[in-house]
Amino acid sequence: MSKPVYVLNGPNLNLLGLREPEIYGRETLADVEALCRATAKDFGLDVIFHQSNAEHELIGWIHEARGTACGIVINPAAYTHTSIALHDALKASDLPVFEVHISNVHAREAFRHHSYVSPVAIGVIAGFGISGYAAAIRRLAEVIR
Ligand code: CA2
Repeated sequence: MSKPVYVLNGPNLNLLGLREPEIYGRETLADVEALCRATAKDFGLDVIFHQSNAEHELIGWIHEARGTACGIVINPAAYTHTSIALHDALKASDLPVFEVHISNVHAREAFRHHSYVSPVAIGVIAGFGISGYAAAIRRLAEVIR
């Protein structure tokens, strides 16, 4: 049995599709989950999908993924720009990590230009809308093959 991919989503992503469609599009988090499951299925992978507004919960799932998952696809949302704790947890996971942002963070405010997660990620994708999650899962499948 192959190990699942953990797809983790940070604070406020539960609002996806409900507010700010000009930045984040019209798709909901349920649409993101369906896309991830369909993409992973093409590679015979299961998905464990979570969203939380609490940093400690995201860290708990990263700890859980260690040893049980084949990799982590994470949109850390605003914690991208603030969280040394997420950096440390992802580094300690010893898993291939892919960082996804729906919007192009580099074309936005300066405080979104720095990521604590990028140094511990194999790949980073930004500005591809929710398709970025599918691209990250496809790349993960290649990397673990
Ligand atoms: O572009 C992304 O995916 C971000 O990770 C989204 C975060 C933001 O803090 C990052 O800089 C970039 C924000 C997620 C909040 O999502 C919302 C969706 C709809 C309405 C309000 C917030």
